[in-house]
Amino acid sequence: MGFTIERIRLREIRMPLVHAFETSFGRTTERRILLVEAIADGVSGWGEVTAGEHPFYNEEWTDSAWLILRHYAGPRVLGRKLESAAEVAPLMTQIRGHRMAWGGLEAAVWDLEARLKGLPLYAHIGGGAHKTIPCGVSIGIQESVDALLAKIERELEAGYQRIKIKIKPGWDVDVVREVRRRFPQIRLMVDANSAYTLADADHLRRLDEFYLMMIEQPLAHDDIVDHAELQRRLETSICLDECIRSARHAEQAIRLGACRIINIKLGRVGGFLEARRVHDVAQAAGIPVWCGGMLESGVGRAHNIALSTLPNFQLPGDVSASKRYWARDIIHPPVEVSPEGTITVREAPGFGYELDHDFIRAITVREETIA
Ligand code: OSB
Ligand code: MG
Repeated sequence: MGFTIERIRLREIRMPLVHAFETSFGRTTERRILLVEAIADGVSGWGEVTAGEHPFYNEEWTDSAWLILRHYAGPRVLGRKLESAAEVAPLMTQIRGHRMAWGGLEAAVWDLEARLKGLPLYAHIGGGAHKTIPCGVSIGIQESVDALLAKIERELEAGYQRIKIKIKPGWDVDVVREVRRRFPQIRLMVDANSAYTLADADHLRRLDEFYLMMIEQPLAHDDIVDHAELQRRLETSICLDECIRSARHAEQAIRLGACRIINIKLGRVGGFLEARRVHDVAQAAGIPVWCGGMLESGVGRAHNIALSTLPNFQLPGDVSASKRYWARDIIHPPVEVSPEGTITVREAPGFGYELDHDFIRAITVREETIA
């Protein structure tokens, strides 16, 4: 078919979180989210940049992403005849890093192409192996263990199928022990966001007695080799998040034995083409994957749902209901989770939800169209 992107509109929106979210690298109370609208033949596709407000999860943040899109990623696709959305990622190879920035545009073009073809996004990316996806929640560092236990209880009552808790030095073994004492049966995992080093291996081994599903990204954001060493010393499976930015990294991590599970985040790997490649590499190696989250608005959430319908997404992900984060989401209806802890993918063309344009306009703090 082919299409030409005539305009790209960047918007920054501000969305206060219903509850502050704290990880080992910091605390977030309000999101600054970039939305990317890619326009061809009068049809718009939408993407979300998943960078945080500071360069603490990886090197990207809202402002760096704006500049990358404005000066590098946008100009590379504007006015160019594309045969397929799969041509966008290869146009970005000259840009080192900054995958969340250009990945937001890449995802917007997949959504656009799906709409031009009248297909739901999940089908267009080759998904649909499951149309009902299992959901877990990620629970940030809390003021007290009691507060954490109360939160877990509420999420289990809502139906979520697994609980992930954030850990850091000083909020780890003793906290997990209390959680296990109270909830001996639940599917439980922890995420350290790179808060430890290999010198902490003996300490981390104390987590082995709590039969966790996995420990996510315990060591440095860019260190696959040390994770391989740590995995040899742990019974608990390591899941890599920050370390895996490409299918090549996935291959190398698997070959070295650095992980037994991979968290795929659409933005972190630069969009759908690379996310599918990571998925395929893991599948071929018998490594299950699940879909991570970055406190996304409804747009990013809807993309994550589409991605989660690929066959090797075998474990509950971090994709949860809009209302856990937002008083009002920017899509209609908001993402809802069933009492069984699942989300059913929608069949409308593109990502499947309606945009709330009035609300988006009301919370936009800057907007620029490049043509
Ligand atoms: O490491 O998975 C992570 C949020 C911000 C930055 C990093 C991470 C997270 C989460 C939240 O765990 C997952 C969600 O969006 O619900
Ligand atoms: Mg993580």
